[in-house]
Amino acid sequence: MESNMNKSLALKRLLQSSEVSYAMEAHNGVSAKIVEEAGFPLVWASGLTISTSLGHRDCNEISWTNFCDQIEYMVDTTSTPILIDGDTGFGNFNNVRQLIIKLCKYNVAGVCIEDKTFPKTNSLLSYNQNLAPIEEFCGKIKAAKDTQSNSHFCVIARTEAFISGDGLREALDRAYAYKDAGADAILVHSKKNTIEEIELFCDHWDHSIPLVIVPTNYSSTPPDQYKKLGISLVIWANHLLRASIVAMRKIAKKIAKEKLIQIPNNDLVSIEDVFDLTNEKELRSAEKKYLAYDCLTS
Ligand code: SPV
Ligand code: MG
Repeated sequence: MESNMNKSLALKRLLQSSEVSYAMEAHNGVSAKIVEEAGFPLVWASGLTISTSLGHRDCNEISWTNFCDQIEYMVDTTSTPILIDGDTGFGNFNNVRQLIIKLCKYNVAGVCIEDKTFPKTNSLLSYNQNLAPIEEFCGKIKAAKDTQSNSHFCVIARTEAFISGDGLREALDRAYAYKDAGADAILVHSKKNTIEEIELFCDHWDHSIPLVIVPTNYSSTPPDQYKKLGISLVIWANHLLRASIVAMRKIAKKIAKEKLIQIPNNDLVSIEDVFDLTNEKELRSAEKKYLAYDCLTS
């Protein structure tokens, strides 16, 4: 329970800090571990990359419990706070409540829910970007805040008003309504190739609660720009999955062609490194402590 409180509190502090924080995507236990190793203060459990890593599309094709199973593996392998991509909450306010109960049990730091209709379509696609009515989404935020069993658990409300083409006025109206409904922060999403929509939003928003962005399509924005705009958290939402696909394709093609393994050391981690990622050494020392002497093998 104590670590649950601390992880949510850590996320709350990141959000409320005057410094910009960065989160990196993970989609399973080992990628979460790698995010932690790299020193990120926060893991983003991405709906897109979790679905893709399971061979599915990012449109609620996998069930919410399949999704939560992946979260459980990430929690088991890391101590870094995890922010969950809760999509639209997997249904109505009641599905949101079930999700929050589960996530609080799993020790995650917070959830981000988005104001589209269920089933959702990934925001970077050009079709089916339909917004839910504001009142309905406010009900989901309230339901989430009323359900959380950890007082510091963060509920981030994500508006897709730019993604749906509804523009600045709609984005602002929604952000203020979500703040009033109890959201701890606002994620404003844009799929433009420049930061222009976010800049516009920041110029008109009163910054009364923290702002989060996902700059997948405007990722070359200089970092000092984020600070100038008053952004609290930047999420690199899909980069470990994309990097791993490059690496896997390259190695698979090479081995399929050459029929023997002649791969430079820096293109494959050692088997020792694989064992280290799951802390094999800990098991060995636990065996020495707990296994009967004659069960131990050298
Ligand atoms: C995700 O990582 O699943 C996100 C960000 O929600 S985006 O893919 O841009 O919708
Ligand atoms: Mg998503």
